[in-house]
Amino acid sequence: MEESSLKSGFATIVGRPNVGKSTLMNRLIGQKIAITSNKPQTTRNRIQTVYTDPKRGQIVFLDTPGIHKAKNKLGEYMVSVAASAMKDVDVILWLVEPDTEVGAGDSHIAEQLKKQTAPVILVINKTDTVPHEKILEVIAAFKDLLDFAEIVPLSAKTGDGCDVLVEQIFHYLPYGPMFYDEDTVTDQPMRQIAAEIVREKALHALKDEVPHGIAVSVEKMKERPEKNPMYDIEATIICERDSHKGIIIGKQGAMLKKIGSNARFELEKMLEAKVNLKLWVKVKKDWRDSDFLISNFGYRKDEE
Ligand SMILES: Nc1nc2c(ncn2[C@@H]2O[C@H](COP(=O)(O)OP(=O)(O)OP(=O)(O)O)[C@@H](O)[C@H]2O)c(=O)[nH]1
Ligand SMILES: [Mg+2]
Repeated sequence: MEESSLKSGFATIVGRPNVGKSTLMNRLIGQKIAITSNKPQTTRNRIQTVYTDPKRGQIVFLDTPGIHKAKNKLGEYMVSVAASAMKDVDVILWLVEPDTEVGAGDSHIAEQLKKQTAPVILVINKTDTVPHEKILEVIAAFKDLLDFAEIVPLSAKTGDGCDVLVEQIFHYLPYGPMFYDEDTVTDQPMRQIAAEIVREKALHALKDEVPHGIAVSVEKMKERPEKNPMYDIEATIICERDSHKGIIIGKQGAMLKKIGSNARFELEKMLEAKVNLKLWVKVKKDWRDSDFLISNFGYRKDEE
């Protein structure tokens, strides 16, 4: 294929928390890079991944934290990450759930999108959860909020409609060579992905307010110089209260063991090696309102 017929550009995925942004990005690139959960505010940083089609070109996806009413400094940081990821991109994908009424959260996002210069594709996700006829009602509810470039219903879970979205995204990308090597998948360092996997397993295992106050830092990640690949990983789960620490550790350490073995299973798959995972739990009171601790746990403005 002629170099000059390739298209390459940036596509940012935005939307309320929990609408399936990270699930969609993972689905589109065909690999799990961003963690996902049924708890809102799972994603905290901008996560960049690359979709390469040697014939068509390259889409650089930016997954962002859900846009919500921030209740602490971490929340403010997350919302600002989403806002800045909408600037200077080629196309914005606004993901919504298949609701027939537009809520306050989505109206607020529509206002922000009006200020952007990039074309906006409305993506109605989770179509697998509603009868087919309902999709038309959802489209009717959203279609006049903005001058959408396209409206694409799909299911990130089943993959239904995802090809159409890729097609539409390429339509709005400029002609130009690929930005990254064909085998580049993400800008996330391995250590960061490892920390996120531990956080995901904690999100899945814990209930109520505990998961929201968790951060994970990986202190050590080292490959042993042995014939069979093996990693030693040490990580700390940071929580906000002593009572949370008790819950995370669980009766006779059962909860921490569960988080650890689920994380180890996935780390071993990712690294294609045995993993010796050691987990600790530490309390940092109200860390989500401390600029110092927020940036210390990897949520930094300079990473935007
Ligand atoms: N049924 C169904 N569930 C979905 C679909 N896409 C995502 N989900 C589920 O929705 C929940 C939220 O998914 P995420 O991908 O973590 O959502 P997000 O928008 O990235 O959320 P934040 O990072 O918190 O903003 C998870 O339980 C997913 O499994 C879909 O197409 N159909
Ligand atoms: Mg997410």
